[in-house]
Amino acid sequence: DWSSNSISFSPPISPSNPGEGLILRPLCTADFTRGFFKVLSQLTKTGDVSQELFIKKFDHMKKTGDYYVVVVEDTQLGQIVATATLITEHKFIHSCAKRGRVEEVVVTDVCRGKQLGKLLVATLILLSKKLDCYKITLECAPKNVTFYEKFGYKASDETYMQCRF
Ligand code: 16G
Repeated sequence: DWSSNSISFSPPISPSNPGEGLILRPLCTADFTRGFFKVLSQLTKTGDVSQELFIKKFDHMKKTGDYYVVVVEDTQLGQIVATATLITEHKFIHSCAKRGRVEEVVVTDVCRGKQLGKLLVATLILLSKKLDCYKITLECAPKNVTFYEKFGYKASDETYMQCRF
């Protein structure tokens, strides 16, 4: 229930009313031509992805049922201006529970300051609760720690490690 969400918005936006001229919805294949990759490229390297490859990957993710890619579209411009993804990872532990992962949270530079990042993260946290995740995690740049702390995220005492190939 959005209204009982402890995160406050001023002005009071919500998933069904994300702001003037904006809609929040699941990603669809037509978003390839609405600048979805242009938004992602503001987070990291996207590589050169053809429409065909995008659709193949989209279909695969959809089929698993574990990818919730959310976008905000500027309906006037027909352009994606923000995105975030929730992935549910299946476990045997915790009575065969699921873990939620928040990934690729990005708001296009010209749309910063409209609470869209906050809206997306709050939406995905609610969704992860609805989906019965026992925890939700993310990795972020040190400069974004205070942003995520507002939602109840805490720096873990576990160390984040990676091998890059
Ligand atoms: C950030 C993102 C992560 C993304 C990574 C890409 C959030 C909360 N975190 O850590 O989802 O995958 O950047 O960086 O949006 P990379 O290209 O170095 O893997």
